[in-house]
Amino acid sequence: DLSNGTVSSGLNQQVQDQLAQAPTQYTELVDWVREVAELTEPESIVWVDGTEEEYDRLAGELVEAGTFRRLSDHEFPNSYVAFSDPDDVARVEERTFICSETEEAAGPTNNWRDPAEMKSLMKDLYRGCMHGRTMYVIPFVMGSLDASTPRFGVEITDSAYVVCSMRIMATIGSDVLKKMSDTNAFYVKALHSIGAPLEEGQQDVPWPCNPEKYIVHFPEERAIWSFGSGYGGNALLGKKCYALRIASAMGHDQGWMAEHMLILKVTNPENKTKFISAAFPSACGKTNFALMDPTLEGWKTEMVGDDISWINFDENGTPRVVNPEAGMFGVAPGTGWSTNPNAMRAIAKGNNIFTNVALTDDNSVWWEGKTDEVPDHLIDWQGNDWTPESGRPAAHPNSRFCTPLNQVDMLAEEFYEPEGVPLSAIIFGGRRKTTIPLVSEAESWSEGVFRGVTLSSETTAAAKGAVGVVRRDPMAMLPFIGYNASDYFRHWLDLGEKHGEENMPKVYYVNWFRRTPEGGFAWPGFGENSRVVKWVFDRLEGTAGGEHTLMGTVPTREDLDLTGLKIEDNELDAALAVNVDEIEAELIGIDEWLEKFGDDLPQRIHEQRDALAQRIEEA
Ligand code: GTP
Ligand code: SPV
Ligand code: MN
Repeated sequence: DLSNGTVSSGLNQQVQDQLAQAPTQYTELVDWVREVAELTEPESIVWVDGTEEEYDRLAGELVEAGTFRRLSDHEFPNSYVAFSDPDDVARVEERTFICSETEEAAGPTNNWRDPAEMKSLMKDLYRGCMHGRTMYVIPFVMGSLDASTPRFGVEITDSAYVVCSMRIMATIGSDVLKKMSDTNAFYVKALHSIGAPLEEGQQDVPWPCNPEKYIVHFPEERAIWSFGSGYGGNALLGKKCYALRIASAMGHDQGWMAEHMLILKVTNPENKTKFISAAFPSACGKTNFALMDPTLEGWKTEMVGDDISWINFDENGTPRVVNPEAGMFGVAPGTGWSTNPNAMRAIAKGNNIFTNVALTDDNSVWWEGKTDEVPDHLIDWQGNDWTPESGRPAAHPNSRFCTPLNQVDMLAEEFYEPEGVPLSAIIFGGRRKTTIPLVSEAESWSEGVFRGVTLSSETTAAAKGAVGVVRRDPMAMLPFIGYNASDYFRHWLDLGEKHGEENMPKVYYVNWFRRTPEGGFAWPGFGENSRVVKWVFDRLEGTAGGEHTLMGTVPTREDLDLTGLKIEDNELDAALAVNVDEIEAELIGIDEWLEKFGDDLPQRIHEQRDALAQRIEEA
């Protein structure tokens, strides 16, 4: 069709020129970009260079398109807010697939389709899906470009919102492309389309997307195909898709771990430091814990990461952890000057992209919990007038701030260590109204793995679906394990055997969300969680006491430093209690969960389960 400038290949002249002028000699990459362009037929191609000028230009275009609104500089300089389609507000787990070569390799916790069938189905969706749109090619690296094995990726996307967000969340652009090209490095191919072609004369919408969504992973190929959504983990493919699902499969094959964990640097009053990772399910407190302001005098915490940990083992078998991300994509509601001042200080420096928060009358943003005082009038995340009497939240419960990590004042200098820092402890945690005590210590690596395997939490708004339902979320990775969960559990156990108990991090299990019989939170949480951190630190040092319980070692009230803490006796009792009948009920849930894995479940997990049953019997 020559009339509109296209040639028979489907590529218009401009796109052909942009392919010919690719800023790289890496022909394998250029060939892939061409192949995608031939399938999706974009209007033009932009090779993303990652510069500030480029970011400003794209943000300006997004303002023009109505996707972004530029905020007034008085509170959040150089910041934008986006409001998504009301049906595109969170990860879509039922539309997420692990398309391994066999169904067995995906295991019982993942959706699976035959990879060839899935590719053919998705190619039909991708065909012509970038009509009228720009195709951006984003070279990126997860972790440091100076790592001994830099983990490269290239995301192709038709969303400028994704490009701007990826510039905050990862290291992107020309330097990455150069190093990747110079070394002919392997990179993860990450293809993304919002699935909203714009045909001649068609009016665009502020948040184009497609009701039919697919978030698909090909773990053997290390490839990602995402279609239909522009939001968060569905679209910023370096994050959950690469750094967790694909990386967990890589880690399984290569002897390392990719985990849904924050990383905290802790310094005690004697100036001794330790690094701790913590795995809590989505919207269960990782960002808040990572950015904590300790209330305990003399204790200092710094952030290394708030969502993802990659754990490698050095030549001595010491686990070393890195945060592969460069930004935070944090839950806005509940983030405020009183609960999380470190997050607020980072956000106040500007350069943020907010999504689905509410708009104030002075062209700034607000969300539930940002300030104690509630504004009289807002425009809610769906564009409607809002007052405190409206009886609905002004910000979506999964509204987010996207903010560069280098704006965090308490970012640990070790964040920049290309090979990471030694890891002393892993803390599992979930959102449970009952049963799970404030903190407990597993007595061995295998018992710790069992704690992880049976971790449970009430569901949150971070994924589409019902909220508040207790579900098992192994290692806080249920939606992110890129292969068979039984093999994932085995990998954890095997690493312990390979590197030895003495090298492995000690394992803890926390619950900030337990309720008193009256219904309130038993534990004040946030900065007061430093009291739990102190107990963990001192346990690692061998200087803190505890009581043997069904759930491992739990501190008594004397073992916790409660100096200056305002807490009622009944609250503290509720927080620390290990009740036999609750654990007995828990075992029923655990057994139901473990059944899912049949004969595949490692024997070592069965042994831990039987040991727990035995302890309950004896209690
Ligand atoms: P993702 O980014 O989805 O992985 O979430 P996250 O694990 O980083 O959770 P985040 O820190 O954003 O916290 C989610 C919600 O939990 C917020 O509304 C917080 O206010 C709340 N929260 C965090 N820490 C605590 C705590 O110690 N106690 C209580 N009661 N609530 C908390
Ligand atoms: C989570 O859901 O765990 C998140 C947000 O961190 S998203 O990036 O959408 O996955
Ligand atoms: Mn997360």
